[in-house]
Amino acid sequence: HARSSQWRLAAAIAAVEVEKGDSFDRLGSLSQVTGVLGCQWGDEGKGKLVDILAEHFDLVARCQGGSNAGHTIYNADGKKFALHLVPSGILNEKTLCVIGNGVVVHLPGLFDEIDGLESNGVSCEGRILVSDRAHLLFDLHQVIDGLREEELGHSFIGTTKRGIGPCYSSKVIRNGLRVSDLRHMDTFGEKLEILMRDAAARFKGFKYSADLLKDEVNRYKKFAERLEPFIADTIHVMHESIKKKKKILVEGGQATMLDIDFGTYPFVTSSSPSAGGICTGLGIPPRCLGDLVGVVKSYTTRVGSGPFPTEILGKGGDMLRVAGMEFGTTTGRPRRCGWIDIVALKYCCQINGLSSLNLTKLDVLSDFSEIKLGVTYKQIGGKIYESFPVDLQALEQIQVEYEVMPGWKCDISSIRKYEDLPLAARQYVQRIEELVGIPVHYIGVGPGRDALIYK
Ligand code: 2SA
Ligand code: GDP
Ligand code: MG
Repeated sequence: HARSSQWRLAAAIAAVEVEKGDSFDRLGSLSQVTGVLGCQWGDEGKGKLVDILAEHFDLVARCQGGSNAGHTIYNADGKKFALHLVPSGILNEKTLCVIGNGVVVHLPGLFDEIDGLESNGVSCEGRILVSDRAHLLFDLHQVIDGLREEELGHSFIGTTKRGIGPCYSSKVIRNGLRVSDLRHMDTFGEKLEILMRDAAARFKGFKYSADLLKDEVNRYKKFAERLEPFIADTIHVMHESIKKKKKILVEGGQATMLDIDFGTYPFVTSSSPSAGGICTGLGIPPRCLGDLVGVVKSYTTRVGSGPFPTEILGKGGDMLRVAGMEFGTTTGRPRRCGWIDIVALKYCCQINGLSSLNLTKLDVLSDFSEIKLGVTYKQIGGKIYESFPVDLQALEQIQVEYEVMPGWKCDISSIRKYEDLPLAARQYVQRIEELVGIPVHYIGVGPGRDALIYK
């Protein structure tokens, strides 16, 4: 009896070690500079993976976007945090969080976020660096975002109205203000006046006044003081970290299908959420990039207007929205839902050169008796598209061909080992791997930190 219980104990220890080993291989062995990128239209669950990976990295950095992003994560006690500008590494107390030069920063929003974290026991002091080259996103950019959407009428983009497009426009047209301008408050007002007058000249809904300018400059004087300890030459920080063999995890916001170049333009965001954004938004040379993990929902969602070939209208879509709790993390808007889109996914994989995938929210498909995969796009007349088509007219007329697989119809949310997943669930994962040609290393079966299977 004593011997058999010893064996049982040994077997239990071995099982724990195997589990540890699996997760260490999948987490600890990632390259020095690793990126986590969205591979659909956003909200794939990037924040959760970054939060889990953070303990294996020294730095977690954002390279693009702004507070349009909404990354929902849960700490070890199951407490929920919705992050927008602060990188999802913040819950891991040893991680240094970097907001890179490619990010557009709304300071009132950033301070609110920091205050919210601090009041929930997450210390931010000395743990967040903001690039001196990052552009400042002013309230006026948010006002313009709303005015532009109004002007577009029924062809509105469906932006988050967080001022992202207008701020990147200021950057590109070269009248934007950067974090480093906060160190020169003597000329800050002149620069802001140019920006404000430009906005007023273009938009009747935005009125310039000397009082408005004065108030804003005074407000930013206070912000400048508060931000000073956070400001850093993050390019230098990145390069020193690389030299010292520190590990850097880059957290993508939005996703490749919302990329200003590669996405469904004009229904896109105004930054580069694909791999190239890591180099331009952090000053990391391409040859330093290593693993790039693509995050893919087991189905597809999109918030805002624009093409969505595998969208399910009606009951099926509602079922996914309810089961997956598909509402915007930033705006609370209901997300449009549909089947996984292999054509779009292959396109994302090509653009980003992904090394592995994190398939998320597999648990959400558990109630479906049939699961579909959109595998081919056909034109009217039957010709198959070789890649994701460029124009909106083509996308509107597309006929999607689906493969249908059986569902598993049971709760998988407490499963932690790949082998324990029902056969139909494993077949679904394997079919995605076959179709896309990239291995799935992580499978999400719930929102919590622990709800991850290593394959
Ligand atoms: P913007 O605000 O100019 O970047 O909007 C342009 C398009 O980009 C989409 N976009 C997003 N899509 C999904 N998730 C995002 N973050 C939030 C979230 C969204 C929310 O995590 O849920 O709360 O509504 C995000 N940010 C931008 C946007 O919907 C437009 O289609
Ligand atoms: P992100 O923008 O890519 O970080 O994703 P969001 O946080 O906006 O949206 C993803 C949502 O799905 C969040 O509410 C997460 O808590 C949740 N989530 C992430 N992974 C899983 C999963 O595997 N299963 C379930 N049920 N929820 C998940
Ligand atoms: Mg999100």
